[in-house]
Amino acid sequence: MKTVLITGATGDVGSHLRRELAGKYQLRLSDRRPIKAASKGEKFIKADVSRMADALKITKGVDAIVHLGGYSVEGPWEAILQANIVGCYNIFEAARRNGVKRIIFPTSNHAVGFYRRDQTIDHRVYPRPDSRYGVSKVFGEALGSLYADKYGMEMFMIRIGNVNPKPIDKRRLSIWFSPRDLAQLVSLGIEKPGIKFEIVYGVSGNKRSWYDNSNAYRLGYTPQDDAEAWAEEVLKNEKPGNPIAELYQGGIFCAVEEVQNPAAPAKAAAKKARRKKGK
Ligand code: 15L
Repeated sequence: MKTVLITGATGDVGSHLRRELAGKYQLRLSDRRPIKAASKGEKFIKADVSRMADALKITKGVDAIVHLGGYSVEGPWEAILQANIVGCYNIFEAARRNGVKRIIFPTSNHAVGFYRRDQTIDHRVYPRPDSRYGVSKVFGEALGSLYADKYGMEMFMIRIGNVNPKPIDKRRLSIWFSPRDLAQLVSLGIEKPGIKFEIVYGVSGNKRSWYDNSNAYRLGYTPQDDAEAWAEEVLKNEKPGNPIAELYQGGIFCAVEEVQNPAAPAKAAAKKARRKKGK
């Protein structure tokens, strides 16, 4: 049985993957946070991937790595830099030094989030990140390409949509990725012989997909699920959203500074005060 390292194992996607892959691989789990309880067939090592010593320790002696660890949404630059850029470099480089060839890198739909929703894109489009988080995923894809070309490593990049037991809104009807389809595509990334560098979309077989996922199908992916089964229920509860978010595939990540700019409330209060004083 292969030993597979999953970094970021306590996160959302990591938790689904642990459950779905149980019994199929020996799972070595790592995270900065402790896990509640390791099951049979799992071994947990606490690690911070932004430290090279930790990355070297957790990657030693595994057959493949699923590198989920890092910041999983938009965030401050310093946090993204350490967790996703330094962390990703450390894991890829530690894998190289430890002779681990195969890496499955869950990149994100946010690496291409500034494509419009009326466009269908495939794995060959130029990246159009919608956030610092998206940029960090493009960095991971580029680093994977370098390590494949220069060091002969085997890189399987999955641009994940949204992993959830069911699609939660209109946007997710196009990018939903069911846990069992996630497990199938990750297993394919671990098992498929002859991978050099591939980019695929991590989505179920959704009728409303924005992706031409023919590269995944060519490699043998046969999704079991389609978000359409929930479309009626989801659309019934859908409220009109931010117009920028509605236009682009990345949704609110494309407009997030507008919504989450921490200085915005203070600036608005100062403007109001100036108006009151008649300035
Ligand atoms: C992602 O890449 C995030 O990790 C996840 O938290 C969701 O926001 C997802 O994209 C999404 O776009 O729904």
